[in-house]
Amino acid sequence: MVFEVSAKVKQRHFGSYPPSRHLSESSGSLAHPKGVSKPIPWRMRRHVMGLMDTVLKWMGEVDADTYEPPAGIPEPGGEHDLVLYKTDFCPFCIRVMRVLDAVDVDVKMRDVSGDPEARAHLLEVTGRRTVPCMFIDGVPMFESADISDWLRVHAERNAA
Ligand SMILES: N[C@@H](CCC(=O)N[C@@H](CS)C(=O)NCC(=O)O)C(=O)O
Repeated sequence: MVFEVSAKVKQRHFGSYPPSRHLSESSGSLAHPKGVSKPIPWRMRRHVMGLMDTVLKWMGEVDADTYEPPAGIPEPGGEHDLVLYKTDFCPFCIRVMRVLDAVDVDVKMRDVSGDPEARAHLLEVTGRRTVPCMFIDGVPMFESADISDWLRVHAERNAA
């Protein structure tokens, strides 16, 4: 199953989607004369992440009954305060957004690219600048695959 981003989530997370910056990056040869490397077009990034999701499905989906979170991370299910530190253009963040679009979980967003305070907070608390990072009751969890698994299990347990 490939997760699609709904219009509602596009609006909520991105304002405009894809961000106009990426539209202009991928359009026209004038902006990218010969010899100047062109950024990967936005649409292609989404396809790459979709392909990655499909491959991960083949490798085996996480089982909500037997799932164990990484060491130190709270168990999914029940009530948790969830805050996702992300950017709009990070493919690993997009991967988490796609999961969020498919599950009914309330997650607060902090975009570190447009929010110096959020960026500083992330660095101060974790010692890292890496996104995505989701704080679960204040405990930071990195790795888009871990965040995605945790969110899926959280949604499934709460729906049961
Ligand atoms: N394996 C990580 C990769 C995350 C990653 O590389 N994020 C990039 C942005 S696309 C980043 O934040 N790099 C800056 C840094 O790590 O300091 C994941 O899947 O979440």
